[in-house]
Amino acid sequence: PSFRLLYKQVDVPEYDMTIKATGYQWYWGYEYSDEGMEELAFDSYMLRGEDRLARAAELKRPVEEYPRLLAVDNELIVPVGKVVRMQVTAADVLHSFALPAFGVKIDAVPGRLNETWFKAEQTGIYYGQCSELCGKDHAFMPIAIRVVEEEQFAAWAEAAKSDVDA
Ligand SMILES: [Cu+2]
Repeated sequence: PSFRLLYKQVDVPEYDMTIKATGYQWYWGYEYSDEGMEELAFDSYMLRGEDRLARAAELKRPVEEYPRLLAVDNELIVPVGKVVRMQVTAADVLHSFALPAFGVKIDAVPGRLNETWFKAEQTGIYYGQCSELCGKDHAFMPIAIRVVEEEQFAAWAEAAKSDVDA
């Protein structure tokens, strides 16, 4: 039975959207690949020290959503209930894209485009970390995915497109 599960996990189902994650020393870059969303690309860095609390206050969100070593400046935003195909690669050394809540863990390899997928059943914030030792700040390049309602996602995507800094 475990083999059947492994096969199913690798098999990307019919997907609603595609996002490419690129591992860098030491942050993640995200690109939305679907038609009309091509301009949507940004980098995601860990928030250090006071920046976490400042961000929570700025966005009027609970501090618990900005845990130490996991909170980032630009979260990856995805709609709830949609199959997201994740393409994962790296630009310098090996990294690994791991998101325990979704059962996702896949190597980010320079020169190779790996593929995985997830479908978030509930809104909320989900965290992961780089899981391949990649140098000095390996421990400090977290993954933060915020799952929102579809309308919220559309509004965010529209606003983020015109905001290079998104
Ligand atoms: Cu890394």
